[in-house]
Amino acid sequence: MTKIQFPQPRIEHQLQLDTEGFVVLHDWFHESLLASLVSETERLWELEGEQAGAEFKQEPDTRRLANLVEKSPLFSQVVQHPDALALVQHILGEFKLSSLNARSANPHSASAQPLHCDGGFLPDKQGPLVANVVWCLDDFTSQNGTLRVVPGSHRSGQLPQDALACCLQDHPDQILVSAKAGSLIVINAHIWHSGMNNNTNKPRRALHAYYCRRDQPQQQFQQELLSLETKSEADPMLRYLLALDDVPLHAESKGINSVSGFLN
Ligand SMILES: O=C(O)CCC(=O)C(=O)O
Repeated sequence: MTKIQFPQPRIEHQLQLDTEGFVVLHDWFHESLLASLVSETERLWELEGEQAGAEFKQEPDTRRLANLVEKSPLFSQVVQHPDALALVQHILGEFKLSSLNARSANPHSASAQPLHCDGGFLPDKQGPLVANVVWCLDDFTSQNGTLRVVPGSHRSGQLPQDALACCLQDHPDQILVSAKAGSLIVINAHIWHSGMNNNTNKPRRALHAYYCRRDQPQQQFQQELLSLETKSEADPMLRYLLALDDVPLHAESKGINSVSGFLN
């Protein structure tokens, strides 16, 4: 079985992930890749129309896309970014892709989400189950529906819906993450987090490269969702990351793995 080796992430990034649960890699990917990702996601939103995102979940006041590895070879680069994967490995140990989705908070919309942990999961005895890498396709600002996080909450042992009277309200310890388009926001996905309202006249677009510990079910079961063509073109590293040669877990073969933190 292919094992992936990554360079060690910077110590300060590891420390910030451990203590605060998130780290921003500012201006991390090239503007030519940014331009290609924006045009490809817009092409797919146009093509899929009202069905966009329906393979997973649709969300009011946003446009979503799901199962993106299937939809363009460009997205294989996204799920394999070495710096992101090194940090994901720091969080999870052995891991695989859980899903690659896109989310765009609509202009002038109530796109705010309740504080949640991805998948609605708490860590188990072995540690974290899930990590997420948010690829900023637009600047993330306090006005346009950026990501809010509650630093340290990944260590609270509680889900926000069990600890808070209302998960939509501002949290006294929350931070609104600011980042330029071309940045990556890596989170331990047990951190309490959410997208916010977009009060501007432009969409706020992002890709969510979501990973799970290798013993956990994928949110979108890649063996079933990818076409024969996509699977046959995947090189050994991508096959490993997508778990194409693994024995399916019970939840994956039964199709009961498709969970979000807050969308029904
Ligand atoms: O796009 C964002 O700002 C975060 C979205 C999020 O947390 C989610 O959809 O689970």
